[in-house]
This record gives sequence, C-alpha cells and structure tokens, in this order.
Amino acid sequence: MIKYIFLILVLFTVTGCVITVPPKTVQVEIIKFKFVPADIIINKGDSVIWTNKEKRQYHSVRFEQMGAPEPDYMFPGDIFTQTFDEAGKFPYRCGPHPKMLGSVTVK
Ligand SMILES: [Cu+2]
Repeated sequence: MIKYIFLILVLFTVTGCVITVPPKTVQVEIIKFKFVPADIIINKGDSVIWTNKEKRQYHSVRFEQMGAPEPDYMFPGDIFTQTFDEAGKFPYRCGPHPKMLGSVTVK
C-alpha cells in the first residue's frame, strides 16, 4: 500500500513537471480611480478580468499602445476580460481618465 502511494506521488510529480501549467485567470479591481493591483505579471495564455467595483463611476480598460480602439465604458459591476497569448509588457489606461494607469506583463 505504501509503495502504491509512493508510486502515485512519483507519477504525479513527474507528470506535473511535463504538463504545462493550465491557463489561469487573474482579477484586477477598479476602485477609487485605481486599478488594483495596477501592475500584474502573468503567463502566456492567462486571462485578466477587470471588475468595476465603484459605486457610481464608470471606467474602461484601454490598451492604446496595442492599437485597441476606445472600448465601451464599464459601469459599476461590469467586467472586461482579455486573454494574453504574446509575451511582453502591455501598458493600459482608463479611457475617460488618462491618469489611471496599469500594466500587464506577460512572461
Ligand atoms: Cu476611469
């Protein structure tokens, strides 16, 4: 029995190293005119979900340097999702509030 458990542990460890990490989803909150956390580091294939946690204020997530057009405003409770398949650093800002800055670094 102990040998059996040991074998499973070994198999788990070995395959864990071979199989690539499944994509994950990272949350960013928009609150008090800030992206929290403002700067995040993710892996290729991961997604980011921004949620507007304000009581009344709308915002947006605009990847201007990636050539993204002005996105729709996000009202309280709205979310914006983006998946990142390329490595690099992607700064973004809020469309209506250019001083609200954030970045996504993809490894
Ligand atoms: Cu804003």
